[in-house]
Amino acid sequence: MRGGALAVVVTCFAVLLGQGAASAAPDRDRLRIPETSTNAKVVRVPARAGTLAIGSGLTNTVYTWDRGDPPCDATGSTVYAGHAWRSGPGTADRWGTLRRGDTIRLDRCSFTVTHREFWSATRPIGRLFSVSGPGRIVLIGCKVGDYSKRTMVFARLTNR
Ligand SMILES: [Ca+2]
Repeated sequence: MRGGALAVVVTCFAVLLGQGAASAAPDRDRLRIPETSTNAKVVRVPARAGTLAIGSGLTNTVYTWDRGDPPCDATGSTVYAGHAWRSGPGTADRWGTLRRGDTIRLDRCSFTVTHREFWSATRPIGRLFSVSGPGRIVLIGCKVGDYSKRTMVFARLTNR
């Protein structure tokens, strides 16, 4: 189900999805990261032509697939995308500073960062949308100052 890229207003984002995940689950959480002062509402968005239809909210907003794996159960991988913004306060501006051991919280569960990487914006990420494997979340943000890269933060479920 991979398709063409979706043009999104401000960003580097054209997030291609892999095969479909399981059942949709409501997600009314906020996503909070104390180390980066992130406090973002979670917005569930559809995929169009295999691409996550990320909105244009630059600040205090993260986007997740409305058919993606639910984040607080024991298994599966849930992806949250946020904008970084070169000339202003983007949600993901400071995600690149996250380190192993930092905490990411949703309302119902929390996660511990295992690693942070910078990926080429053209590297496929469909495999991150998984309904199996250990419970984890992946944050994806544009890399500030270099939109050819994405900031990738991987965190494992540590508290349900
Ligand atoms: Ca899950």
